[in-house]
Amino acid sequence: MKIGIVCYPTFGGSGVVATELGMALANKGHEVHFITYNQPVRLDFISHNLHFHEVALEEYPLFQYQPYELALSTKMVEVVETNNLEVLHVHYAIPHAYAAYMAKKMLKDKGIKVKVVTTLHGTDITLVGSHPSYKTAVEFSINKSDEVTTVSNSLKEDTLRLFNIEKDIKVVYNFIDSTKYEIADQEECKRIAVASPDEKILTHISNFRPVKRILDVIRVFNKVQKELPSKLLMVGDGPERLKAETLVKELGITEKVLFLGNSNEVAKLLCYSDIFLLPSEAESFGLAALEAMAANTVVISSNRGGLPEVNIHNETGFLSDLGDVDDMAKNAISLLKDEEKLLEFKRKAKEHAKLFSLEKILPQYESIYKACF
Ligand code: GMT
Repeated sequence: MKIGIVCYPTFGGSGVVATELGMALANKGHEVHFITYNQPVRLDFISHNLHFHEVALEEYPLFQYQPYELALSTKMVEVVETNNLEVLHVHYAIPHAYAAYMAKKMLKDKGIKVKVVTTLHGTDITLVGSHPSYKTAVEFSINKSDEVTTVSNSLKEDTLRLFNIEKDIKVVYNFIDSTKYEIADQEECKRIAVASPDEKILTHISNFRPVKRILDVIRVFNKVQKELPSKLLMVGDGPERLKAETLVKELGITEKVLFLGNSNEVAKLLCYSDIFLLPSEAESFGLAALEAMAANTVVISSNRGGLPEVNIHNETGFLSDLGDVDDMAKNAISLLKDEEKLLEFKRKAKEHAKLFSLEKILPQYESIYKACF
Protein backbone atom coordinates (compact mmCIF):
# COMPACT_ATOMS: atom_id res chain seq x y z
CA MET A 1 0.00 0.00 0.00
CA LYS A 2 0.97 3.66 -0.25
CA ILE A 3 0.79 5.20 3.19
CA GLY A 4 1.40 8.71 4.53
CA ILE A 5 2.48 8.94 8.17
CA VAL A 6 2.00 12.16 10.09
CA CYS A 7 3.57 12.52 13.54
CA TYR A 8 5.56 14.72 15.88
CA PRO A 9 9.19 14.19 14.87
CA THR A 10 10.63 14.93 18.31
CA PHE A 11 11.62 12.70 21.23
CA GLY A 12 8.34 11.33 22.56
CA GLY A 13 6.48 8.07 22.41
CA SER A 14 4.02 8.90 19.64
CA GLY A 15 6.78 9.99 17.27
CA VAL A 16 8.85 6.92 18.10
CA VAL A 17 5.94 4.55 17.46
CA ALA A 18 5.02 6.30 14.20
CA THR A 19 8.61 6.24 12.97
CA GLU A 20 9.24 2.61 13.88
CA LEU A 21 5.92 1.66 12.28
CA GLY A 22 6.74 3.53 9.06
CA MET A 23 10.18 1.92 8.82
CA ALA A 24 8.72 -1.55 9.42
CA LEU A 25 5.99 -1.02 6.83
CA ALA A 26 8.57 0.13 4.28
CA ASN A 27 10.71 -2.88 5.08
CA LYS A 28 7.73 -5.07 4.34
CA GLY A 29 7.31 -3.51 0.89
CA HIS A 30 4.81 -0.72 1.51
CA GLU A 31 5.59 2.75 0.19
CA VAL A 32 5.77 5.10 3.18
CA HIS A 33 5.81 8.89 3.17
CA PHE A 34 6.49 10.79 6.40
CA ILE A 35 4.90 14.23 6.46
CA THR A 36 6.09 16.44 9.31
CA TYR A 37 8.03 19.62 10.12
CA ASN A 38 11.37 17.89 10.77
CA GLN A 39 12.89 14.56 9.97
CA PRO A 40 11.74 12.20 12.79
CA VAL A 41 14.58 11.60 15.25
CA ARG A 42 14.57 7.83 14.94
CA LEU A 43 14.09 7.76 11.18
CA ASP A 44 16.69 5.64 9.46
CA PHE A 45 16.49 5.53 5.69
CA ILE A 46 16.82 1.78 5.62
CA SER A 47 14.62 1.23 2.60
CA HIS A 48 14.10 2.81 -0.80
CA ASN A 49 10.37 2.79 0.05
CA LEU A 50 10.81 5.51 2.69
CA HIS A 51 10.26 9.18 1.93
CA PHE A 52 10.24 12.34 4.00
CA HIS A 53 8.31 15.51 3.15
CA GLU A 54 8.97 18.59 5.22
CA VAL A 55 6.11 20.88 6.20
CA ALA A 56 7.65 24.32 5.79
CA LEU A 57 6.25 27.27 7.71
CA GLU A 58 6.26 30.79 6.40
CA GLU A 59 7.40 33.46 8.86
CA TYR A 60 5.10 36.47 8.67
CA PRO A 61 5.07 39.41 11.11
CA LEU A 62 1.29 39.38 11.38
CA PHE A 63 1.26 35.88 12.81
CA GLN A 64 1.75 35.59 16.52
CA TYR A 65 1.23 31.83 16.07
CA GLN A 66 2.21 30.02 12.88
CA PRO A 67 -0.83 28.30 11.29
CA TYR A 68 0.76 24.84 11.26
CA GLU A 69 -2.48 22.91 10.52
CA LEU A 70 -2.90 24.92 7.32
CA ALA A 71 0.62 24.18 6.11
CA LEU A 72 0.26 20.53 7.15
CA SER A 73 -3.04 19.95 5.37
CA THR A 74 -1.69 21.71 2.26
CA LYS A 75 1.35 19.41 2.34
CA MET A 76 -0.83 16.34 2.84
CA VAL A 77 -2.88 17.27 -0.24
CA GLU A 78 0.29 17.72 -2.29
CA VAL A 79 1.90 14.46 -1.14
CA VAL A 80 -1.27 12.37 -1.53
CA GLU A 81 -1.87 13.78 -5.01
CA THR A 82 1.69 13.45 -6.26
CA ASN A 83 2.28 9.97 -4.86
CA ASN A 84 -1.21 8.47 -5.11
CA LEU A 85 -1.33 7.69 -1.39
CA GLU A 86 -4.21 5.50 -0.27
CA VAL A 87 -4.06 6.06 3.48
CA LEU A 88 -3.00 8.90 5.78
CA HIS A 89 -2.12 7.49 9.19
CA VAL A 90 -1.99 10.33 11.69
CA HIS A 91 -0.44 9.90 15.11
CA TYR A 92 -1.68 12.20 17.87
CA ALA A 93 -5.05 13.87 17.35
CA ILE A 94 -3.93 17.48 17.77
CA PRO A 95 -3.71 18.94 15.16
CA HIS A 96 -2.99 15.97 12.90
CA ALA A 97 -6.46 14.39 12.77
CA TYR A 98 -8.05 17.75 12.12
CA ALA A 99 -5.53 18.64 9.37
CA ALA A 100 -6.10 15.21 7.79
CA TYR A 101 -9.85 15.79 7.70
CA MET A 102 -9.28 19.11 5.90
CA ALA A 103 -6.86 17.48 3.46
CA LYS A 104 -9.36 14.71 2.76
CA LYS A 105 -12.06 17.29 1.97
CA MET A 106 -9.76 19.31 -0.32
CA LEU A 107 -8.73 16.13 -2.13
CA LYS A 108 -12.37 15.09 -2.54
CA ASP A 109 -13.01 18.35 -4.39
CA LYS A 110 -10.28 17.29 -6.82
CA GLY A 111 -11.89 13.85 -7.22
CA ILE A 112 -9.15 12.11 -5.18
CA LYS A 113 -9.98 9.67 -2.39
CA VAL A 114 -7.81 9.03 0.65
CA LYS A 115 -8.61 7.23 3.91
CA VAL A 116 -7.65 8.58 7.33
CA VAL A 117 -6.54 6.40 10.24
CA THR A 118 -6.09 8.22 13.56
CA THR A 119 -4.01 6.75 16.37
CA LEU A 120 -4.56 8.37 19.75
CA HIS A 121 -1.50 8.30 21.98
CA GLY A 122 -2.51 9.72 25.33
CA THR A 123 -1.87 13.33 26.12
CA ASP A 124 -3.86 14.27 23.00
CA ILE A 125 -6.83 12.87 24.93
CA THR A 126 -6.08 13.00 28.63
CA LEU A 127 -4.06 16.17 29.17
CA VAL A 128 -4.65 18.46 26.21
CA GLY A 129 -7.37 17.07 23.96
CA SER A 130 -10.22 17.39 26.41
CA HIS A 131 -9.36 21.04 27.22
CA PRO A 132 -12.29 23.31 26.20
CA SER A 133 -10.00 25.07 23.69
CA TYR A 134 -9.59 21.87 21.66
CA LYS A 135 -12.34 19.44 22.66
CA THR A 136 -14.88 20.20 19.89
CA ALA A 137 -12.32 19.93 17.11
CA VAL A 138 -10.67 16.81 18.57
CA GLU A 139 -14.00 15.03 18.99
CA PHE A 140 -15.08 16.03 15.48
CA SER A 141 -11.89 14.85 13.82
CA ILE A 142 -11.87 11.54 15.71
CA ASN A 143 -15.44 10.89 14.57
CA LYS A 144 -14.57 11.81 10.98
CA SER A 145 -11.61 9.42 10.78
CA ASP A 146 -12.15 6.23 8.81
CA GLU A 147 -10.50 4.15 11.53
CA VAL A 148 -9.47 5.07 15.08
CA THR A 149 -7.01 3.26 17.29
CA THR A 150 -5.71 3.75 20.82
CA VAL A 151 -2.49 2.33 22.25
CA SER A 152 -4.14 0.68 25.27
CA ASN A 153 -7.51 -0.34 26.71
CA SER A 154 -7.05 2.30 29.34
CA LEU A 155 -6.75 5.05 26.70
CA LYS A 156 -9.80 3.69 24.89
CA GLU A 157 -11.80 3.97 28.12
CA ASP A 158 -10.51 7.51 28.72
CA THR A 159 -11.43 8.51 25.16
CA LEU A 160 -14.96 7.14 25.51
CA ARG A 161 -15.34 8.83 28.90
CA LEU A 162 -14.06 12.25 27.85
CA PHE A 163 -15.56 12.52 24.35
CA ASN A 164 -18.77 11.70 22.58
CA ILE A 165 -17.35 9.09 20.21
CA GLU A 166 -19.45 7.54 17.47
CA LYS A 167 -16.67 5.42 15.96
CA ASP A 168 -15.55 1.98 16.99
CA ILE A 169 -12.11 2.29 18.62
CA LYS A 170 -9.63 -0.53 18.07
CA VAL A 171 -6.82 -1.08 20.56
CA VAL A 172 -3.42 -1.64 18.98
CA TYR A 173 -0.67 -1.81 21.57
CA ASN A 174 2.67 -0.08 21.16
CA PHE A 175 5.39 -2.42 19.97
CA ILE A 176 9.13 -2.92 19.96
CA ASP A 177 11.52 -4.42 17.48
CA SER A 178 13.15 -6.88 19.89
CA THR A 179 16.19 -7.35 17.65
CA LYS A 180 17.24 -3.82 18.66
CA TYR A 181 17.55 -4.91 22.30
CA GLU A 182 19.76 -7.91 21.72
CA ILE A 183 23.03 -6.12 22.40
CA ALA A 184 23.45 -7.13 26.03
CA ASP A 185 26.09 -9.72 25.26
CA GLN A 186 27.99 -7.58 22.84
CA GLU A 187 30.82 -5.16 23.34
CA GLU A 188 28.51 -2.18 22.89
CA CYS A 189 27.03 -2.64 26.33
CA LYS A 190 29.55 -0.49 28.21
CA ARG A 191 28.46 -0.87 31.82
CA ILE A 192 31.93 -0.03 32.99
CA ALA A 193 31.53 3.52 31.65
CA VAL A 194 28.83 4.41 34.17
CA ALA A 195 29.17 2.21 37.24
CA SER A 196 31.54 -0.02 39.10
CA PRO A 197 30.79 -3.78 39.19
CA ASP A 198 29.32 -3.67 42.72
CA GLU A 199 26.89 -0.86 41.89
CA LYS A 200 23.28 -1.44 40.78
CA ILE A 201 21.98 0.75 37.95
CA LEU A 202 18.61 2.47 37.94
CA THR A 203 17.46 4.34 34.84
CA HIS A 204 14.77 6.80 33.85
CA ILE A 205 14.08 7.92 30.28
CA SER A 206 11.56 10.58 29.33
CA ASN A 207 11.05 14.11 28.09
CA PHE A 208 11.16 15.38 31.69
CA ARG A 209 7.70 16.93 31.53
CA PRO A 210 5.80 17.40 34.83
CA VAL A 211 3.59 14.38 34.00
CA LYS A 212 6.68 12.13 34.32
CA ARG A 213 7.26 13.17 37.95
CA ILE A 214 11.03 13.02 37.71
CA LEU A 215 11.39 14.41 41.23
CA ASP A 216 9.81 11.15 42.42
CA VAL A 217 12.49 9.32 40.43
CA ILE A 218 15.19 11.19 42.35
CA ARG A 219 13.46 10.62 45.71
CA VAL A 220 13.10 6.90 45.09
CA PHE A 221 16.75 6.65 44.08
CA ASN A 222 17.82 8.64 47.13
CA LYS A 223 16.29 5.97 49.35
CA VAL A 224 17.81 3.15 47.30
CA GLN A 225 21.34 4.55 47.35
CA LYS A 226 21.22 4.74 51.16
CA GLU A 227 20.76 0.96 51.25
CA LEU A 228 23.10 -0.26 48.54
CA PRO A 229 25.76 1.01 46.11
CA SER A 230 23.97 2.32 43.05
CA LYS A 231 23.84 4.84 40.23
CA LEU A 232 20.91 6.62 38.59
CA LEU A 233 20.95 7.42 34.87
CA MET A 234 18.61 10.24 33.90
CA VAL A 235 18.16 10.09 30.12
CA GLY A 236 16.26 12.85 28.32
CA ASP A 237 15.68 16.53 28.68
CA GLY A 238 12.80 18.87 29.34
CA PRO A 239 11.17 21.44 31.60
CA GLU A 240 11.72 19.64 34.92
CA ARG A 241 15.45 19.03 34.45
CA LEU A 242 16.63 22.03 36.44
CA LYS A 243 14.37 21.18 39.39
CA ALA A 244 15.66 17.61 39.32
CA GLU A 245 19.30 18.74 39.21
CA THR A 246 18.64 21.09 42.12
CA LEU A 247 17.05 18.31 44.17
CA VAL A 248 20.01 16.03 43.43
CA LYS A 249 22.36 18.74 44.76
CA GLU A 250 20.23 19.33 47.86
CA LEU A 251 20.27 15.61 48.63
CA GLY A 252 24.05 15.53 48.16
CA ILE A 253 23.97 12.74 45.58
CA THR A 254 25.45 14.48 42.52
CA GLU A 255 28.19 11.84 42.24
CA LYS A 256 25.60 9.12 41.89
CA VAL A 257 23.16 10.69 39.42
CA LEU A 258 24.17 11.10 35.79
CA PHE A 259 22.11 13.42 33.57
CA LEU A 260 22.87 12.12 30.10
CA GLY A 261 20.59 14.28 27.92
CA ASN A 262 18.57 12.95 25.00
CA SER A 263 19.71 9.73 23.44
CA ASN A 264 18.80 7.87 20.30
CA GLU A 265 20.51 4.75 21.57
CA VAL A 266 18.39 3.76 24.52
CA ALA A 267 19.12 0.07 24.00
CA LYS A 268 22.79 0.71 24.80
CA LEU A 269 21.85 2.33 28.10
CA LEU A 270 19.15 -0.14 29.04
CA CYS A 271 21.31 -3.19 28.39
CA TYR A 272 23.09 -2.73 31.72
CA SER A 273 20.20 -1.23 33.72
CA ASP A 274 18.73 -3.24 36.58
CA ILE A 275 15.64 -1.18 37.27
CA PHE A 276 13.68 1.30 35.16
CA LEU A 277 11.74 3.91 37.13
CA LEU A 278 8.53 5.38 35.68
CA PRO A 279 6.42 7.02 38.40
CA SER A 280 4.26 8.98 35.90
CA GLU A 281 1.06 10.77 36.77
CA ALA A 282 -0.44 9.61 33.44
CA GLU A 283 0.82 7.13 30.90
CA SER A 284 -1.50 5.83 28.21
CA PHE A 285 0.88 2.94 27.60
CA GLY A 286 4.47 3.63 28.70
CA LEU A 287 6.57 2.76 25.66
CA ALA A 288 9.74 3.53 27.60
CA ALA A 289 8.79 0.84 30.13
CA LEU A 290 8.28 -1.68 27.34
CA GLU A 291 11.65 -0.77 25.81
CA ALA A 292 13.24 -1.32 29.21
CA MET A 293 11.56 -4.71 29.61
CA ALA A 294 12.72 -5.78 26.15
CA ALA A 295 16.23 -4.90 27.29
CA ASN A 296 15.98 -7.18 30.33
CA THR A 297 15.22 -4.43 32.82
CA VAL A 298 12.68 -4.62 35.64
CA VAL A 299 10.10 -1.80 35.78
CA ILE A 300 9.03 0.01 38.90
CA SER A 301 6.20 2.33 37.94
CA SER A 302 3.03 4.00 39.05
CA ASN A 303 -0.23 2.16 38.43
CA ARG A 304 -1.68 4.92 36.27
CA GLY A 305 -3.31 4.63 32.83
CA GLY A 306 -2.13 1.77 30.65
CA LEU A 307 0.92 0.90 32.79
CA PRO A 308 -0.78 -2.16 34.37
CA GLU A 309 -1.35 -3.50 30.83
CA VAL A 310 2.41 -3.42 30.23
CA ASN A 311 4.08 -3.91 33.60
CA ILE A 312 2.72 -6.91 35.48
CA HIS A 313 2.79 -6.37 39.23
CA ASN A 314 5.10 -8.74 41.09
CA GLU A 315 6.22 -10.42 37.84
CA THR A 316 7.88 -7.99 35.45
CA GLY A 317 8.23 -5.33 38.13
CA PHE A 318 6.05 -3.50 40.62
CA LEU A 319 3.20 -0.99 40.46
CA SER A 320 2.65 1.60 43.18
CA ASP A 321 0.11 4.35 43.81
CA LEU A 322 0.95 7.75 42.41
CA GLY A 323 3.55 9.54 44.52
CA ASP A 324 4.17 6.60 46.85
CA VAL A 325 7.96 6.89 46.72
CA ASP A 326 8.32 4.82 49.89
CA ASP A 327 6.62 1.84 48.28
CA MET A 328 8.60 2.24 45.05
CA ALA A 329 11.88 2.43 46.98
CA LYS A 330 10.93 -0.54 49.19
CA ASN A 331 10.19 -2.67 46.10
CA ALA A 332 13.41 -1.58 44.38
CA ILE A 333 15.55 -2.29 47.45
CA SER A 334 14.06 -5.73 48.13
CA LEU A 335 14.64 -6.72 44.51
CA LEU A 336 18.16 -5.32 44.25
CA LYS A 337 19.17 -7.09 47.45
CA ASP A 338 18.02 -10.47 46.14
CA GLU A 339 20.10 -11.34 43.08
CA GLU A 340 18.11 -14.48 42.25
CA LYS A 341 14.76 -12.70 42.44
CA LEU A 342 16.13 -9.82 40.35
CA LEU A 343 17.26 -12.20 37.62
CA GLU A 344 13.88 -13.95 37.65
CA PHE A 345 12.04 -10.62 37.30
CA LYS A 346 14.38 -9.58 34.48
CA ARG A 347 13.70 -12.83 32.65
CA LYS A 348 9.94 -12.39 33.03
CA ALA A 349 10.11 -8.76 31.90
CA LYS A 350 11.94 -9.74 28.72
CA GLU A 351 9.53 -12.62 28.11
CA HIS A 352 6.47 -10.43 28.62
CA ALA A 353 7.84 -7.77 26.24
CA LYS A 354 7.67 -10.36 23.45
CA LEU A 355 3.87 -10.08 23.52
CA PHE A 356 4.36 -6.59 22.10
CA SER A 357 6.69 -7.55 19.28
CA LEU A 358 6.70 -5.85 15.89
CA GLU A 359 5.71 -9.13 14.21
CA LYS A 360 2.52 -9.27 16.29
CA ILE A 361 1.49 -5.62 16.00
CA LEU A 362 2.39 -4.73 12.39
CA PRO A 363 -0.26 -7.01 10.83
CA GLN A 364 -2.87 -5.39 13.08
CA TYR A 365 -2.16 -1.98 11.56
CA GLU A 366 -2.11 -3.49 8.06
CA SER A 367 -5.58 -4.98 8.57
CA ILE A 368 -6.84 -1.65 9.89
CA TYR A 369 -5.62 0.04 6.68
CA LYS A 370 -7.45 -2.62 4.66
CA ALA A 371 -10.60 -2.20 6.77
CA CYS A 372 -10.87 1.41 5.54
CA PHE A 373 -11.85 0.24 2.07
O1 GMT B 1 4.70 10.62 27.25
C1 GMT B 1 5.26 11.45 26.56
O2 GMT B 1 5.94 12.28 27.07
C2 GMT B 1 5.16 11.50 25.09
C3 GMT B 1 3.82 11.04 24.61
C4 GMT B 1 3.63 11.38 23.16
O3 GMT B 1 2.53 11.74 22.84
O4 GMT B 1 4.53 11.26 22.35
O5 GMT B 1 3.68 9.65 24.84
C5 GMT B 1 2.39 9.09 24.78
O6 GMT B 1 2.40 8.17 23.70
C6 GMT B 1 3.27 7.06 23.87
C7 GMT B 1 3.22 6.21 22.61
O7 GMT B 1 1.94 5.73 22.37
C8 GMT B 1 2.88 6.27 25.12
O8 GMT B 1 3.72 5.17 25.29
C9 GMT B 1 2.95 7.19 26.34
O9 GMT B 1 2.50 6.49 27.48
C10 GMT B 1 2.08 8.42 26.12
N1 GMT B 1 2.28 9.38 27.21
C11 GMT B 1 1.33 9.69 28.08
O10 GMT B 1 0.21 9.20 28.07
C12 GMT B 1 1.73 10.68 29.12
